[in-house]
Amino acid sequence: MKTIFITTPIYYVNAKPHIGHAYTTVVCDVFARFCRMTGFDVKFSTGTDEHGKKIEQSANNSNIEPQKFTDDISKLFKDLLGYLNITNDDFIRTTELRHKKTVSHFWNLLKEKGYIYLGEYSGWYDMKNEAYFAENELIDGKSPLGGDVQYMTEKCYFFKLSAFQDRLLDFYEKNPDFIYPTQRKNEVVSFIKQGLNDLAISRTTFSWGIPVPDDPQHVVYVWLDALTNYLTVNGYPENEDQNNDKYWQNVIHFVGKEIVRFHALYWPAFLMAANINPPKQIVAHGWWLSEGEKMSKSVGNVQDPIKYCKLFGSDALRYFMLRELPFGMDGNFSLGGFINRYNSALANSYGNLCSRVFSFITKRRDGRVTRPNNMKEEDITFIDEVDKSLREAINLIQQYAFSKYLEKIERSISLANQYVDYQKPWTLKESDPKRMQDVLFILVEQIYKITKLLFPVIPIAAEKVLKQINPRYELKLVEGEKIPDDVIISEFEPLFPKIDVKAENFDVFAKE
Ligand code: ME8
Repeated sequence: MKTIFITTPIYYVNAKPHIGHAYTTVVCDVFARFCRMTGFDVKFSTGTDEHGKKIEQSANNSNIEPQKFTDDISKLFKDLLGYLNITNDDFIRTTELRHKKTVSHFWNLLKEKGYIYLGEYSGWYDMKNEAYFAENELIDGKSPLGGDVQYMTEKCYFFKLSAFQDRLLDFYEKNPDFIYPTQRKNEVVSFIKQGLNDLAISRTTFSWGIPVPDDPQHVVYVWLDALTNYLTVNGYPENEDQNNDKYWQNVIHFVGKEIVRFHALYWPAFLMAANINPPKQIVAHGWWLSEGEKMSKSVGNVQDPIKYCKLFGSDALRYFMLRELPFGMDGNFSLGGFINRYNSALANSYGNLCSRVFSFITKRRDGRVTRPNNMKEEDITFIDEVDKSLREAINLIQQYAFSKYLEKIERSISLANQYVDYQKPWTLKESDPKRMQDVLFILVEQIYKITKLLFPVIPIAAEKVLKQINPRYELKLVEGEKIPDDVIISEFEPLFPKIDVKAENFDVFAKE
């Protein structure tokens, strides 16, 4: 059986989750569901990144013990998974014992192999992003990641990153798809070509972290701690032989574009040092802006995914996020954009197709349609076009083109709506009832195929439709799948009632 291990980044617990976190998690969930449908044995993990100076400070500012502070915020991230209907297999917190054990083991291994030494570090420290930078890397007095910096000197342990410069470049060359999309790869390669310095991997200026084995004045650098989560959830070190592990052979890390360097450079270097194979692929997406600006508490434009789930349902939010943002690019999140997309794609297009076909069958045909004995040329053309769009969609999701995937499915929905308009089954009731039933059966079968592909994105609505058409449906994608020859449709609730912008009261979205 094919296997795949899909991961989200583990999110910092210094503030509550927003739409950006929801996005990566939903992308991974959609991909995981799609992979399961195509026969993969999937492992899917997410979680929270709970150590570091930034979190210690946020806890201090709130006058709460760091452990209690992280417990509370981590719970919000965990709760979000339920709201979003996420099918993760594991939720890791870096404050868990299992993780601390993995990090200590990993540290000792890197040290044994001669890749860790004690030294002194001076540099410009970006606290927000927990990273040091050299003077020449600063941009307008800030770190290249945009955070404020302060000059600091610390005694600390170093990882011999410089030893991996050539191995990394060679690795990217041999694995041209390792960093997706290519633009991100070019950034990493040009960064490495400027020369890699050794990396400071311990801190002494705060204590909220995993103590360095045998030198507890130091805590492990938060990125070494955080990246190792992927090994923890894969059972390391008890499950020691990762190179022969069925999931580790095909690990895909989904990340936002700002953390590609950590995943595509530091992480493979740490792993190479430990003789563990680097992940299969780092897949980076762009950023959501909110009403045109970077989301920030001070601007008051942080978008809360839970509000959207409560008001419109998780399916609607999942659909909007995947369809609106071309994968890899930045995009704008706004209530207006959400409602437009919801009404056009879900209410008027897919929802309307299901409603009109199903209600026509339940009202006029005793809820029953059967497979036609023969089809007209126009039927075959219609079915072929739907199949073509759906085949193209499958190809696109395999390349992480989620928005284009939905665009192709939308095309097949619009073909089906056109077919209804053209065939006018309501006019056939008296004149040609046999033809009317054939047309309706053909439509039901196309809806079934379309819905299967919508399942990863809108699982709740999709399962209602699949069950309605075929009570013994399976969540598997089968080439040329047919529905039973005899289908009975019962009463059917509208899936996505239209949102009336004027009538609805959206005070709930007023700035916090
Ligand atoms: O970086 N648009 O955690 P983090 C899209 N703990 N995605 C966004 C986003 C936005 N506006 N804002 C956040 C960390 N994200 C580390 C990761 S992994 C070993 C450690 C998503 O809480 C996106 O996936 O800052 C981004 O990479 C991640 O949240 C950053 O979350």
